[in-house]
Amino acid sequence: MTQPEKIRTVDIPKYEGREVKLYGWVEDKRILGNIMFITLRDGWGRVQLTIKKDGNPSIYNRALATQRQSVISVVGRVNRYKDTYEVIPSKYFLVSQANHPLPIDPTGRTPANLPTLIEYRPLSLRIERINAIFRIRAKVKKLIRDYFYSIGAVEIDTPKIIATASEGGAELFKVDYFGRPAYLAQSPQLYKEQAVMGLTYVFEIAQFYRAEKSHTRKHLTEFTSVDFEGAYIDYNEAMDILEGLIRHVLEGIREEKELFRVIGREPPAPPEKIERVKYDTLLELVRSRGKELKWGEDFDSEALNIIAEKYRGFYFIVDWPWDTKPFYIYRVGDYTQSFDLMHGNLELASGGTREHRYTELRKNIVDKGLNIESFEYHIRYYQYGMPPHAGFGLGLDRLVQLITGAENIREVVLYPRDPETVTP
Ligand code: AMO
Repeated sequence: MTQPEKIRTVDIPKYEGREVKLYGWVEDKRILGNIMFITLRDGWGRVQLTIKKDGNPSIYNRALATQRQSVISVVGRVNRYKDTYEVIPSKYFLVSQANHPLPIDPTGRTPANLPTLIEYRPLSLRIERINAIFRIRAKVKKLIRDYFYSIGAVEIDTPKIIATASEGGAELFKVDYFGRPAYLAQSPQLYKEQAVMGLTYVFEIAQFYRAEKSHTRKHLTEFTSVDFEGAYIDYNEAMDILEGLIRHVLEGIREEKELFRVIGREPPAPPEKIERVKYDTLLELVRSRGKELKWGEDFDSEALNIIAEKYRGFYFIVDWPWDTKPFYIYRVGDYTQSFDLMHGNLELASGGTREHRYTELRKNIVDKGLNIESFEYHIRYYQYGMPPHAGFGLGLDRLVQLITGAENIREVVLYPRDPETVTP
């Protein structure tokens, strides 16, 4: 006798009238008279198992004894039932038991708080809404990859253990590297710039580390950055590329109608053209609302909230003062060729034209008060034909937060790390 085929719940319609084998977890059990209905989920979908007490008492009794969330396997026939399908099991196996009480309710009916959902992440992934969020995140990543490949960018992998700060700031996690100090990378900045010498357009999607004691809904100590760097382009062309990327992601993600139905919202509409607003213009706006801010200071959250009253969707803040930007940005007098991509008051990305001229780059490092010796290793390459280049870093977690409408960045990260939380 041939074995029934092992299938996924989503493929059930193709198997009407046939015997199949299914694996999954028992989400729910209901008894109506002499019939038990089990909702079986396998992560791809769900199906109803219909078990009659008189039809198969042994299966009925074993199903009765099975606790919700246990993993089972059944062999049974696929029946059309009105406009849906059911499976009538002829074999029933308890594969892995779920002991009760459960620490959280995976049906989502009894809500748990965020720290508990994160502590029991494997189980909370069975909550439909949470399951949908991580599928959306994965799709966003795929769309990003597809876009970069379509423009000829090469995917690179840069080291995460480094000897000096790439961004020049503090916020570094120190590690003991066989008795010598080393650090966790804050960004792939210097490596991605070096890579354009020969690979022209490069990108990376990877985790980076910031020892920032920020307790907000949008900061983590380990976050995922989407980095792009391209030779022979300036910051305007880098913004064009970032704009194209945002459009591609927001257009592509709309296909996931079922996932958005589950989370109960629509993704943001793809922007036509993202407005580019100068730092100086926004500084004036902020001051006109009575907030004091010196030229050359970064916009704090109060200032960003004022700006977001006028700019609700996507916009770029361009031409930042030199004092607000790192040493590698292209300087033009007191200004820079730089940008931040915003959505309302949320910063999603930052980037700019880079300084590719050896002498100017040395000057910038000194001007920022950085130790030139620790950058010699990097800047020496700029003597051997470094092309002009530009790029950006986009926070993946923040982008997914925006797309899913999650209140807190921790909801869209599998095992979030913040100043209080680091788990095995
Ligand atoms: P920046 O430091 O602005 O720029 O980082 C780029 C983007 O990464 C995200 N991000 C974070 N997300 C969550 N938690 C954090 N602690 C965190 N820090 C940053 C934000 C931010 O806009 N090398 C430059 C980029 C470049 O010029 O190419 C850089 O790292 O969304």
